[in-house]
Amino acid sequence: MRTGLQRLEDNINFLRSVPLLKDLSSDVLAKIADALEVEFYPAGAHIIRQGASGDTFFIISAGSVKVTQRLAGRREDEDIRTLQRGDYFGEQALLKEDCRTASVIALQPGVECLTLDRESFIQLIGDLSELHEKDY
Ligand code: 6J7
Ligand code: CA
Repeated sequence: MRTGLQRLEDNINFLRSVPLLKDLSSDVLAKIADALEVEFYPAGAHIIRQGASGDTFFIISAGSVKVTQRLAGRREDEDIRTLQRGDYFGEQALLKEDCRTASVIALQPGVECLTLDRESFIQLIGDLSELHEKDY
């Protein structure tokens, strides 16, 4: 049987491998591991809907997702990019206190994300310069 402590260790080891988090101390990584929730999504699920309000930041721990966006005046969503294990999304609505700027959809069954609520995100990783240097 895997214990809660082993799962916590697994999560810390995974977080260490996420490029965004590479400069964080073990202390902060442990706090992130303590604060995060694990969420699963079926194929085709809208993890994020453009225009909705949002309070959650996501790191993909298994599977892949596509990011789509409806540009002003267009009638259809456009595919922007796909993301996979180790990638993250959902920071824009948290940093800018605004609505979701794109949609994010699970591409296969069993997409797994580690999520942080707004408060933990702001407190633990909201200052990372990579997030503030994004130009979208
Ligand atoms: Br990943 C990603 N790429 C883009 C992009 O090119 N434009 C926009 N607007 N968003 C992108 N995203 C992510 C980003 O993390 O999609 C998320 C949708 O919710 C966005 O954060 P959000 O606006 O909270
Ligand atoms: Ca939950």
